[in-house]
Amino acid sequence: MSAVRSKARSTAVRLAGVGVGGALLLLLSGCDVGSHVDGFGWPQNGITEQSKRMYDLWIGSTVAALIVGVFVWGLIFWCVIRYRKRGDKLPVQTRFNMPMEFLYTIAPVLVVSVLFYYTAIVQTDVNKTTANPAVTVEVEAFKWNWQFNYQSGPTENGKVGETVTSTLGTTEIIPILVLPTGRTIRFEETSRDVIHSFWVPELLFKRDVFPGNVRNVFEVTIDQEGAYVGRCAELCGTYHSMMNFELRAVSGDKYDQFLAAKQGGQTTQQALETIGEDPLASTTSPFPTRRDLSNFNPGGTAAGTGN
Ligand SMILES: [Cu+2]
Repeated sequence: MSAVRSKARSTAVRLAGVGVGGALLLLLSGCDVGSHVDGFGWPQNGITEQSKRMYDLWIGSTVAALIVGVFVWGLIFWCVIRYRKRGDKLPVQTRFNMPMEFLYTIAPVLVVSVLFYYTAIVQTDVNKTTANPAVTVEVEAFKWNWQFNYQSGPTENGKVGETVTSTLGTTEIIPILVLPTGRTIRFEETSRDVIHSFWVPELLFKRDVFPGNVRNVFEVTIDQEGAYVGRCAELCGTYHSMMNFELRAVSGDKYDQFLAAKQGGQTTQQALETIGEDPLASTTSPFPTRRDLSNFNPGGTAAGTGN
């Protein structure tokens, strides 16, 4: 009897091994299983290297969960059929079976450890910042618009760089954040008033924008040109829902020309035309509001002027 049991056990262990091995193989082979099943619910429209890594983690975790799930369902149905009631005789009881108890304890710990390991790796990777990013842009949020300050990059002693040129939204014009593809972009976030949140859905990533000395800093590398809507994702007041912007990802050359044009004195709209881009946002449009200079920005900051 014990020979039968140990054979069953070794089969189970072998099956589990095949499951875990299969999941790892899928992860390593880079085979995009997710594309056939709508990413198991994960958004398919990421435009950064970082978003692709998060996508891979999600697919790997889901596939691993499915393999474990199928294995457990298999065991359940096998038990139901194999040990269904056939008479008054009880099947062999396996209480206090040490190897089984051991397996029950170790298997979940192993599963959680593997998931934790990959999550920690991807999270560290996505949050990683570099010493010398190619582009540094300060995201300045305020009620209810955005200013983007292109900076010369942090200096050697870690201090924030100088602002080279800025883009500012107005009540009528959606601010456009022009950024290059294929370069490391560092975002440094700050708010003039309350907590906002910088969110471009296609980055699959959002970070709160805090007032004061707390600066959220993160880096991405965009690998797809295009226009993408950006929003404030933290309820910040009356016109929160209208606090939109547009991320315009262009080639590195166009980006350099854009910056040069801005520094040459052109407005953001003129500079966009110079590089052959649509001067106005195409993914979102200003909302008609009752706001005017007096209630829009009583602090008297440059909100109403825009450039
Ligand atoms: Cu806001």
